[in-house]
Amino acid sequence: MPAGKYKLLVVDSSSANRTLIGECLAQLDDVDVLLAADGGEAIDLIAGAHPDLILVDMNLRDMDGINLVRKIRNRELLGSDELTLWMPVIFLSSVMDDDIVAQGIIAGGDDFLHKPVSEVILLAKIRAMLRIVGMQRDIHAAHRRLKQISTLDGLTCVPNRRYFDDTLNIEWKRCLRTETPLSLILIDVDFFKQFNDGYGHQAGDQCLKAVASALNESLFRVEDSVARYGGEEFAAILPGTDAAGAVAVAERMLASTRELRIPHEKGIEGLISCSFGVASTHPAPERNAQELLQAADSSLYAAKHAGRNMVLL
Ligand code: GH3
Ligand code: MG
Ligand code: MG
Ligand code: MG
Repeated sequence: MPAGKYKLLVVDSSSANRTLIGECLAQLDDVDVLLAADGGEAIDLIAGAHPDLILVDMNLRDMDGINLVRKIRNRELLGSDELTLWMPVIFLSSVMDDDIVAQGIIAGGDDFLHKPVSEVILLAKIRAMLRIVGMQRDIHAAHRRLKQISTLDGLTCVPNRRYFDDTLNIEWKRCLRTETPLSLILIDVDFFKQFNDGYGHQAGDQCLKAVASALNESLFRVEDSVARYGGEEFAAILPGTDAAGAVAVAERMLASTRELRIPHEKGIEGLISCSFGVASTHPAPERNAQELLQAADSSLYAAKHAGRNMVLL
């Protein structure tokens, strides 16, 4: 949700009223005014422009205001975006009738004003509603930030194990549905305990950061991701990639980690290296993602035993 001006939508079938209300609202300097002449236009504008607040006249030429608000409150209009904010709705009506007021609020309205409406009251009510909209924006920004933090590894800034587990399950299901292959690469830094022992834990941390970046930069597709799986282990998910493609990605990762040229006295040829275990499958109902993970782990184990600094499938 971009910060900035609030978008106010005025829905009124009388062009004189639209102009009048529009001019009144234009006095608010942090507001952009959108105008709709009927319910149909309003629905298009809501779906396209996502206004922050809506003023609805009770008698529109194509539907009554209460019906429009029922449609607005039906989430389909706004898509299933979980970050869809509550849009306050203020009814305007020239009819003074408690039942209509009650119906309007029950249908999803937040306030009800009688026409002719006092400019001072209208502006005050809008200010009050926008206060709530402003708080919602803050809450959603905090929510997005928390969500980001909860899926990122604090040290290396790549996604964390939680992200990996969730994404693996999601991608397994997606690949099952779309009948496309799914590949995994498990990556483990070689002789890392000795690196820590020789160069210190802080140097170890810096090394993990550099390795994480090198791995991440070896991915070229948006749907690919590499996460910190634990300690000095990383895991890449490659949806829609077959075994040969995954081996190619792992080879690229291997080269890029070697090109870091991080000295490691006890390492292979004096440099930091990693071992890569690759596994690939076509997800099927009788198999599951854990089996794929297990297969990648076996490949990694084999790579370790075959001498490290290599990719094995
Ligand atoms: P191998 O080649 O068989 O993988 O040997 P290794 O020494 O890399 O494997 P081992 O599992 O014995 O040691 C992993 C080391 O990684 C031990 C642990 O202290 C270190 N480590 C795990 N997480 C971190 C971290 O966040 N920072 C640092 N500096 N070290 C870490
Ligand atoms: Mg390890
Ligand atoms: Mg290791
Ligand atoms: Mg080990």
